[in-house]
Amino acid sequence: MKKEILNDIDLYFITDSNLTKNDVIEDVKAAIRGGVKVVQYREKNKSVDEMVQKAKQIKELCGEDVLFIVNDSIEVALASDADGVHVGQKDESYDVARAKLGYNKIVGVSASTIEEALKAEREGANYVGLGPIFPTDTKKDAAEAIGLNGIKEANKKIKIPIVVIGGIHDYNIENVLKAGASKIAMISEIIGSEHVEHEVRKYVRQIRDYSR
Ligand code: TZP
Ligand code: MG
Repeated sequence: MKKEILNDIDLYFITDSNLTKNDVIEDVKAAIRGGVKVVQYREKNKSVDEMVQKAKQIKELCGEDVLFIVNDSIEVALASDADGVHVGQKDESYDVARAKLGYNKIVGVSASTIEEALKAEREGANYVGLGPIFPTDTKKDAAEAIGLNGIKEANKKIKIPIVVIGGIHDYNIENVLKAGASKIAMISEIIGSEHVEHEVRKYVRQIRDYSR
């Protein structure tokens, strides 16, 4: 089942139309060439129609081997037949997302504390997005950073896949790996670069090699 790809993800790729130097669709193509197994379409300021149009294109690009997750919008996830949705603490609840998407799809939930992560796991989330690990400018309303100890604690207490996010860059990814993370999302480090494919390939390798 396609959902099982979740266990194999290393770099969790997230689009950003504000930070990109290219174009979201070109970035997705580059990321897939670079070897990612999951793409999250994250869009904060576009209409549902525009998002659905882009989401359908991304879904097509992802094909059978790359998971496609839509951030925030259950509506866009459904309209584009995405593999899942990612909801934050201020978005629709886990229960609403699950009820609308059903059990064949992925529901990921953001958690900025261990308590939120435990709750998401109890409710039935397929994975948690844990962070911010470090301070970040990419998400303006991000909660307080939980640091490397947050990763260690989560690894002890949470059994579902954990994707760590927030302020992760070239200069600190090694510490994140050492703290025990095996699934890592980086937005500005990758999208802010001119060479998305090259950056993606580099981090996919680094994460994979470390986890072996
Ligand atoms: N959720 C928690 S932190 C964050 C999100 C979406 C932003 C991560 O971006 P960056 O550029 O990798 O710090
Ligand atoms: Mg959200």
